[in-house]
Amino acid sequence: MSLTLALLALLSAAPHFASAHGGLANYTVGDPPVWYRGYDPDENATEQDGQPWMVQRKWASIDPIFSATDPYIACNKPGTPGPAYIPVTAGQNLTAVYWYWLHPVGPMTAWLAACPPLDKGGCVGVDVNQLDWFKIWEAGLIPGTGNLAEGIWYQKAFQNWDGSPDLWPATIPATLKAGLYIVRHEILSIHIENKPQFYPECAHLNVTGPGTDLPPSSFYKKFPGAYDPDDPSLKIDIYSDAMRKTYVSRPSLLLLEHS
Ligand SMILES: *[C@@H]1O[C@H](CO)[C@@H](O)[C@H](O)[C@H]1NC(C)=O
Ligand SMILES: *[C@@H]1O[C@H](CO)[C@@H](O)[C@H](O)[C@H]1NC(C)=O
Ligand SMILES: *[C@@H]1O[C@H](CO)[C@@H](O)[C@H](O)[C@H]1NC(C)=O
Ligand SMILES: *[C@@H]1O[C@H](CO)[C@@H](O)[C@H](O)[C@H]1NC(C)=O
Ligand SMILES: [Cu+2]
Repeated sequence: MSLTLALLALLSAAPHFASAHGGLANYTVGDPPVWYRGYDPDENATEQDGQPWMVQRKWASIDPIFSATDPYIACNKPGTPGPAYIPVTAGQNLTAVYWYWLHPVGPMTAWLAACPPLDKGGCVGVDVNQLDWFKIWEAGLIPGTGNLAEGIWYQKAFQNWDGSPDLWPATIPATLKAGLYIVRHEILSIHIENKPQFYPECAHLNVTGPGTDLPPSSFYKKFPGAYDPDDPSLKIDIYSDAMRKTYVSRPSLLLLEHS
């Protein structure tokens, strides 16, 4: 752990840390990276809505979603699709780019859901609340860094404070069946007691490769549906004395693994 990270962790241990929000601005694939532009809530909507290059589902505001059962928890609000797909080969990393991320605590997860083929509407035609989502990546408190309040979460560790973007790479499973998918990145911030903040963003992917794998149906979750609002890892005060010692983890879904 670098000294800078240690200092930031100390600073951010204060209970009611800054309330600025944010979201996933861009995606990159490959090395050297090919960049894909996302939706920008601060820019003119008319110049983004339905544009032929738009790979990301629209998120109109940087504000979080506060309810685990919010109808927009799948792909943010309004979640309107664009027509484009990010091409990615199974086994490659897809990197989510945040230009700044301020919140320090809570888990981060990445999910996929298969869409019908293009001639059946692709990802544009789907109802994201009906999709079968499976988790491909997760990270929480980094083991060995301390307790819930003072330890370092991946959500803190992936932040850069030198002006360069915060990069969150996740591997598209190498044996995943080729086809069209929606990728869903979620940052869950739990720095305010009993008031979880969900920050989901979705994009459309065109996955190529020789794979044929999809996880068994026991891996699938709906959004909303995946989370119980009464889950002790959502209704949580991490700065309480009890929580400094223990943490009831949100039920974890296994990562997709190939045979
Ligand atoms: C990143 O996305 C933003 C919109 O969210 C866009 O303005 C910017 O041009 C993108 N950057 C690159 C390098 O694609
Ligand atoms: C947004 O862009 C449209 C199309 O370019 C333009 O007509 C409109 O004036 C812009 N709105 C703002 C608030 O800049
Ligand atoms: C790909 O992503 C994984 C998982 O997040 C990470 O450990 C690995 O370093 C990344 N590889 C590259 C080349 O970025
Ligand atoms: C997906 O990629 C394949 C291979 O490059 C291409 O033939 C197909 O047109 C792409 N589909 C979409 C919807 O982009
Ligand atoms: Cu915020």
